[in-house]
Amino acid sequence: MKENQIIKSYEIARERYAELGIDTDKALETLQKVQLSLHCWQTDDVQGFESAGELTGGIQVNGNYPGKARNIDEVRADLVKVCSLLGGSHRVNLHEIYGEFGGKKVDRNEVEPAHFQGWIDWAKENGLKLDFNSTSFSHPLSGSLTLSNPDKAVRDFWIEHTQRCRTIANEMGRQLDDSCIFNLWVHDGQKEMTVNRMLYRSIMKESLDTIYKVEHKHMKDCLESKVFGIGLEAFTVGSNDFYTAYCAQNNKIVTLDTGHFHPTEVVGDKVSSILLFCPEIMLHVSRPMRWDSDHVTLMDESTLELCMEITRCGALDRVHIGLDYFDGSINRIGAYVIGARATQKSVLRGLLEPVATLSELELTNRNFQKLALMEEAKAMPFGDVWNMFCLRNNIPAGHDFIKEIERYEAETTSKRQ
Ligand code: RNT
Ligand code: ZN
Repeated sequence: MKENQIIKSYEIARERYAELGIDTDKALETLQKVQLSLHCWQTDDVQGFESAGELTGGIQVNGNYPGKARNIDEVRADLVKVCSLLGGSHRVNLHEIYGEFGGKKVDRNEVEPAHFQGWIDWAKENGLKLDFNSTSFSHPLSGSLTLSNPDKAVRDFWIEHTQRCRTIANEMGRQLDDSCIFNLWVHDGQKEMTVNRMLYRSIMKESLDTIYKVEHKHMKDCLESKVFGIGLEAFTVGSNDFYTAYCAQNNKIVTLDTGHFHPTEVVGDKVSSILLFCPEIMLHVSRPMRWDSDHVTLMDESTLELCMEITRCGALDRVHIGLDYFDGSINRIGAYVIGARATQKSVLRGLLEPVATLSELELTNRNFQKLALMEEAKAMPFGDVWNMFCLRNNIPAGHDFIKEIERYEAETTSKRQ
């Protein structure tokens, strides 16, 4: 896009938004500070570097598009490419299986901060922060129950793993001088009708209590619920009720993965409820299609509703925005950038909403006026403000990033066999 066109269109957009009482420059400044937590696992279909084993734990990546990252250097190069097409400064969200194990077998109950020192150094060099996840899946002891397993030996193995991961997260946060968000998601569940629900959940609660006994200064804990996994359809130990109650009681952060709810549930509606009882929210923004399919995030109605709810609540400082989808059927870097930019655009839409006016209309029962204004807001020149965000960040505006991805594919990813 031409720079003078972007500038001219922005001038008009700024005036139009000002008529609604919105300061577009302020919105852009705020967006600049919103960090996304980029899920490293989109680069290589959740494979990691621990083993070449299959992906288990009820999650599935579909597609075989050429060019997935085959080693840590390629994952890093891809992430740097993604960041070069995004405005603002961001975070990388790592899983334990992405450690630098130097070709040695390091089991999950042996992992140490040293295995992530390379990542920490790399993050520092690239002006990135890190978030972290323990990995319950793709391991011989994954089975269908990990932290909730009645077998003490199996359970203790996973407790040890999770404790070590929290120590690693703390080290990341300490060295990068920014709290590392440590997410706990385990696939624990049952394929068939389950009679021992109370047993598994009470074991799970005990395991969590044990894990969280140690306090760390440079990391924050969040817990992610789910409805079901593939092959684990009948029962999920870590359901939404389980973790919401646990987080409220233990002052932990709730992770909302937008793919982990019943199809007609509105995830945006959960923000205000949770924030009244829990300190913060972590998001895994995804796009479930008929199931937790992890399609590439778009600026669709549910992403908009979620982001606009955050801005309406004035809660950008209490909500951490991470992405979580894995599409192996299209250019993986392209998939990343589409989803990341869609999320930023959705936040911007929230920042450009005339919330004060809408709120006043609602409180004074002028409901026709409220609805009309909300409807008209959709036709405001939001894209011109978005393009100015790109210009100010010196990144491609509009669809110009497509050719950047094509170039990276021609020069780099297409050469990976
Ligand atoms: C799975 C959860 C979880 C994973 C990652 C890989 O359904 O969404 O967050 O996607 O941990
Ligand atoms: Zn998730």
